[in-house]
Amino acid sequence: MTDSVQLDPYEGPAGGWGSAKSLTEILLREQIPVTGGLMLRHQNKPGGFMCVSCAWAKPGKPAVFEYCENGAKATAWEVTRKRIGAEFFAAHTVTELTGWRDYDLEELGRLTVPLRWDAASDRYLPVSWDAAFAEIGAELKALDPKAAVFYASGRASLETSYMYGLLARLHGSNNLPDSSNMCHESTSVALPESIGSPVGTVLLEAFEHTDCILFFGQNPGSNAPRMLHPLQDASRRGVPIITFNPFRERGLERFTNPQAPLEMLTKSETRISSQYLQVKAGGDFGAIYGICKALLALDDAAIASGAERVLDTAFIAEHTHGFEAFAASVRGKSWDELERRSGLTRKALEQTAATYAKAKATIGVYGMGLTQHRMGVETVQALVNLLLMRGNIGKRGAGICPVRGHSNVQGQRTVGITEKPELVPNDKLRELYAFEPPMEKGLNTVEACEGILDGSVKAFVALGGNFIRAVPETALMEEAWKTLRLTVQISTKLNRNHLIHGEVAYILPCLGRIEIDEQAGGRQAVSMEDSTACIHGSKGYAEPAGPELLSEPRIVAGIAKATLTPNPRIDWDRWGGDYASVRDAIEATYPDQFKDFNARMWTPGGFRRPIPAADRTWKTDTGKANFVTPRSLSADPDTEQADPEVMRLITMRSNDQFNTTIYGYDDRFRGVKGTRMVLFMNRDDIARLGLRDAQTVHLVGATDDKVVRRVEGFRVLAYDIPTGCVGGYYPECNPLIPLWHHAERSKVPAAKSVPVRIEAASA
Ligand SMILES: Nc1nc2c(c(=O)[nH]1)N[C@H]1C(S)=C(S)[C@@H](COP(=O)(O)OP(=O)(O)OC[C@H]3O[C@@H](n4cnc5c(=O)[nH]c(N)nc54)[C@H](O)[C@@H]3O)O[C@H]1N2
Ligand SMILES: Nc1nc2c(c(=O)[nH]1)N[C@H]1C(S)=C(S)[C@@H](COP(=O)(O)OP(=O)(O)OC[C@H]3O[C@@H](n4cnc5c(=O)[nH]c(N)nc54)[C@H](O)[C@@H]3O)O[C@H]1N2
Ligand SMILES: [Mo]
Repeated sequence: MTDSVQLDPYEGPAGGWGSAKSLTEILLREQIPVTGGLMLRHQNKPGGFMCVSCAWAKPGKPAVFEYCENGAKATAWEVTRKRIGAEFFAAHTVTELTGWRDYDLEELGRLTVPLRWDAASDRYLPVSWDAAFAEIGAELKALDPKAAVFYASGRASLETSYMYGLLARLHGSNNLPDSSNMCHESTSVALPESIGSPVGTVLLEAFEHTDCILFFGQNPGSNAPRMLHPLQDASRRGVPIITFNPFRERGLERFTNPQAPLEMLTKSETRISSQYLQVKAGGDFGAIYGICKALLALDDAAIASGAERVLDTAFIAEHTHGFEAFAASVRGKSWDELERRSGLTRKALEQTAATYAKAKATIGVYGMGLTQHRMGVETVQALVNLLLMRGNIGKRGAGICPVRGHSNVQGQRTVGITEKPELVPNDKLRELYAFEPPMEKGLNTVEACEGILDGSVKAFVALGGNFIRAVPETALMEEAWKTLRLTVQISTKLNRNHLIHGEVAYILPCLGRIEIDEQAGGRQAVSMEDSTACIHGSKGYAEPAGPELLSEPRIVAGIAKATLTPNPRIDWDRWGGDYASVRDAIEATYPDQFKDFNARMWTPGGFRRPIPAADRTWKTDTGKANFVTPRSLSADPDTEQADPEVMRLITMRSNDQFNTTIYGYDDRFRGVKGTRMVLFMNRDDIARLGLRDAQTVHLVGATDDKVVRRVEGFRVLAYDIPTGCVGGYYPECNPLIPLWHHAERSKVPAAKSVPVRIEAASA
């Protein structure tokens, strides 16, 4: 640990001067003139480019600067002046580079030439695009289609994603895992059963009309900072914002808008949360049940006194199914159990229920704190139940609001990136392209990992991402990865997954979304879908990082042409040269969702796909919104061990990273500087386990499956979190997560409740 490591409580608000300073530092480091706000001016604007960071909604009437600190960092990271080309790879063996830190690899700058790993010299050597496509095609053709996996990280555009999904299906499988499988898949499984739509029901304007916001397990200050603007406005209107989070996240406490000069000069802050409940990791399930129980009691009291009912009985009768069974299950739970599971007091939950009971329109917001648990699906459904009790779906100012991660992760699913054939319009594909789409379920992320471990998966094509770093069970996965026959990484920057590679390995460098994309059909634009199902066009403004880069659609087209038998109905070159023609194909495949796609993609604020649940049309098995009653309230059976030394590890993001991309070693809002190897712990646990603040410790997995899981060298940091829980950063902690430790129904790795033990390092 170096001397520069500091652990100081951060006293400021989210946003504010700290944000401006942090951004300036990164612009300087990436050699982008600080006055070059020029690029950022186009960010998230109609006619501009859509941020490559998070998926938060983009308003129709944007601010002058519609970007945040982290969105600007993501832009700077992509338009950096730094480059790596053939000379760099000639100078370093791959084995040597595997010793480099994630930060140092990406700091090298943008990849500029296609590369093929050369076994004799253990180096990546430049290769022509034609030769790359030819060999990749030959390798894929030689394989049983089921042995090939086509992974997508949620950033690629709707156009690229559509082409990529078709490539996999024409090749013969539904092996299309995506980053959503590690993220909001719990949402994609939970919501269709509950309300018949797989995505959230709110639009941005709901925040202008809401009376109450229930906010579960999402950290907007770091991960969706533009969301602090509607939250700030709501708070100023006196809207209660009730937060459930084991950590006291600064962005959920107070905020200074770095783009409001008066606020900056006067250092004025807005309080964000009105009530802050530090729920135990995985305790939301119990907490939500507690609020439901208190709500039923308030309703009973209203009936007894003749006051207005607390439940929306008309809505429940007309629009829902299963209420009685759910209510009986809630009444059957004791307060003792609910307090124990949530780590919260009955009084606090009754207070939440009282606030909720008064609100005419409530939004339920959530992120990874709900989805990344063994019972992630059931927990999301419990939140929907709570909203349904007062008719809070399909009403102005109300709804369910999953905050999606990657900027187009929701859209990729919309246009066919999924391993589930039932989500694909196969009849349309048959009709349009005259082929028989594969009807067997493909592999999701966890299943792809299992297939790599057992040798049944032989080729892995990655459209973005740093898969090996993002998935659980890092140690076993890295070893197994080397046995793959073919690995193809379509990427912008060097990362660890390029260095852990297969026998035949390619790195294919692509244009980023912010760059000018000239093709045969002229300057191209792409499109993406935000967290609120609004679809936006996006046009690049920056000079491409190098003359040899190809766009993602061109790369997908290149692989497709080299791999597939020609299909007279698909002209891959035309698609790669004119993305409007891909949008026409998307519209033909999904006519209800993408009507007049090309004409509407520049609508300010985006155009919304129809979301039936938002209009109270329930596409469920019962034709109604379903109250789903769970089997038990145990959110994470593995962490509910009798042994008091087994802790629940929460793995999460710092303010200085985008997933596995590490921008820096500070986590300003949590007071951490110069390191990512900290272990956040409650003071009482530190004392109970005989440890000291700032002591060095190791973490070891606490499951009895005989696999040794271990990460060394954390520094203990006393922190205000519930006892029994500890916190650390992802991806450093990923070797501690068993592959099987995932949400039971969605297979999202349960990264927020990993059973671990703490070992003191010997002095
Ligand atoms: N700058 C930046 N932006 C990003 C990303 C990034 O890495 N950096 N990643 C993008 C992606 S892909 C995604 S999916 C999103 C992720 O955004 P988030 O959903 O915010 O993800 P995390 O940072 O993993 O953690 C979320 C929060 O959950 C809390 N938490 C942990 N366990 C629990 C629990 O059991 N219950 C409750 N109630 N809370 C809990 C943590 O304290 C933390 O505040 O952000 C996207 N945006
Ligand atoms: N323990 C733990 N593990 C987690 C999580 C957690 O909370 N805890 N979160 C999970 C979640 S929610 C997610 S989404 C995953 C994500 O995890 P990752 O796969 O790491 O996410 P990315 O940000 O997609 O990957 C970064 C890489 O994408 C490439 N890239 C960047 N821009 C582009 C582009 O425009 N095109 C292309 N082709 N490539 C590009 C760059 O080469 C970069 O190195 O991690 C998951 N893993
Ligand atoms: Mo994500």
